[in-house]
Amino acid sequence: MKFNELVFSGVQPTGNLHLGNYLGAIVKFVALQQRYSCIYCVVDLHALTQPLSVWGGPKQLAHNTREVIAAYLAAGINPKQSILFNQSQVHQHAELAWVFNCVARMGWLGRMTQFKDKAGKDRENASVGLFTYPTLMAADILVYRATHVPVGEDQKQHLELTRDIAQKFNNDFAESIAALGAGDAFFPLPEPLIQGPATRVMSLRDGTKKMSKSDPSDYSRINLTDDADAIAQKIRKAKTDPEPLPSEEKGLETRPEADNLVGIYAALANTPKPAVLAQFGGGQFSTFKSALVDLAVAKLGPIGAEMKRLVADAAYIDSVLAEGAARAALLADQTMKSVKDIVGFIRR
Ligand code: AQP
Repeated sequence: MKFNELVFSGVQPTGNLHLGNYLGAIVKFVALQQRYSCIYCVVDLHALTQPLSVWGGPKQLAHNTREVIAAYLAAGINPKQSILFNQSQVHQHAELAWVFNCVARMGWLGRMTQFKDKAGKDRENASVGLFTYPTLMAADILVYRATHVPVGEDQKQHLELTRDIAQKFNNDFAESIAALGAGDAFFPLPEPLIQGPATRVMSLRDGTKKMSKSDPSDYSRINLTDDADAIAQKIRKAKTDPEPLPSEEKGLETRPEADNLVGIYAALANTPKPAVLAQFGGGQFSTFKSALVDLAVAKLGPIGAEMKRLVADAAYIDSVLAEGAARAALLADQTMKSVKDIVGFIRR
């Protein structure tokens, strides 16, 4: 079965949108618009899987949802070309997730490292939604029968699970899929797009931990809404080691913090890491950090300012969401009707 090429991805509205989300995901979303039809979602249903103290309650959730859309727009996603919306406005995501909850196996979900990390030691107290997060993510992607999914490295395992769910659905229902005239596979096996620099941006306080919205230390990340002073302070205070920067990439192998900062510079400058080391290798960190501050402020400053302007115009953001949701719902409805026929649900 040949599927039309389509990109889907999403970001959770859990606040503190950071440089990792930007470089690992949003920058790539922008570039992919040149080659593919793209659907970019704010996955507000996913935000609820975490404790209320993390997603912040109803007012904060609405604010954070608008802020993610503002980041998409400020980074250069064109809402007339790509579809931008929030997940809860298209009910087919939740509907397909239920079917996938019944396709996926407990053992598959039990192996997900994100669940283990986020649930921590107190698994009994984690939400059921946190456990089934990956089946909802599979539904987000497959309700559009998307073929390509740009994500950071941390989401690779969930993408593999999405492929397993698609494959099992195709196998379990092979007969009704063929009877529907959909060939030998109803769902594509979506490809992760985890390429280029900064697929895993690390914490500024600990080069072995990923930069994360939920890190209690604000100094661990650069938020997209940070002003120039905050960006400068965070980069100057970023953990480093006493050695000068190496001139070759292999010299970064045992130096996670240095490697991370060089990677951030390379991604922001859109240049390979060896070129950064050719310019700054052998020099002191202070010189390199000053250059990184200038670069980060030049690249992120205008995005943060535009995000703040857009967030202040809630009516405009909500109109983008409504238009995108209507376009997304048309596509999702087609898939869900076929899924119901395939599974044997009687429908109107
Ligand atoms: N540190 C990172 N480096 C590269 N990419 C990253 N992403 C997240 N962190 C990094 C990518 O950003 C997209 C949206 O992520 P999300 O909103 O689904 O949140 P997350 O993956 O759970 O990570 P966060 O933002 O750090 O939140 P918490 O603190 O809750 O874990 C995804 O494509 C992700 O890969």
